Amino acid sequence: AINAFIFDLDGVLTDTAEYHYLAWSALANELAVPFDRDDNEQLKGVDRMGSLDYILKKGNVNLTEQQKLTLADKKNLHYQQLINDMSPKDLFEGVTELFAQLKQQNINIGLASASKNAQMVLERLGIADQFDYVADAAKVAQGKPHPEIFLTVAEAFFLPADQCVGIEDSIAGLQSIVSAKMHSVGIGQPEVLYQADVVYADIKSFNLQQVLALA
Ligand code: G16
Ligand code: MG
Repeated sequence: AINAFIFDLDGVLTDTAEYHYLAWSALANELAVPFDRDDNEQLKGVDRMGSLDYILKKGNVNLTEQQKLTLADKKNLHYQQLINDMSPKDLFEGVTELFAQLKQQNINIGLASASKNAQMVLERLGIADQFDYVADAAKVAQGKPHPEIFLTVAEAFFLPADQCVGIEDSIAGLQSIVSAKMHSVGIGQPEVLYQADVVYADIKSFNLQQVLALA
């Protein structure tokens, strides 16, 4: 049986994936590095420095560690401006109902987000107290696609991986779930998220019975 649902944040529960995209494309533009939505798919779920390295490599730009930190801070400030006005109305449709169903069935709710801004976003959305356990960038050494972040949540629940489902919108995040040997739900396009056991366009299309039947 499935006893835990472990959610990604950006792009699964709210549209911050779009804000990350806007902030990275502004930075890439300043560096005169071409950056489109296909590049962005590669960056979803990837941590801040890893994302910057991808852009610098694409543009053949060589910088010192100090210069890189300055650019990463700049992107983060832009991102924080974009999330500053978020409120509970920015929670994707269907999340409240899905969480209520999970609680009713005594299924643990966990968060696995690569973002250092995760706690702030959860608070802005008004859902910080809905989680039984939150793993964010501060709690893990290895980012997605490494399985550590999802496994950290399963361990906190004292559950084996096959009793957990991971829910992700990113290629790197799904790889993380698959490597953790958990069941997987993709949120987005099936062609992009082909590694997932099942894919829905968005959280409001979630079919809980279908997902519970995975184990
Ligand atoms: C998110 C995003 C990534 C972002 C990363 C780090 O992860 O998907 O695009 O680069 O976090 O974010 P920050 O710069 O805020 O630390 P997730 O795992 O919530 O999708
Ligand atoms: Mg995501």
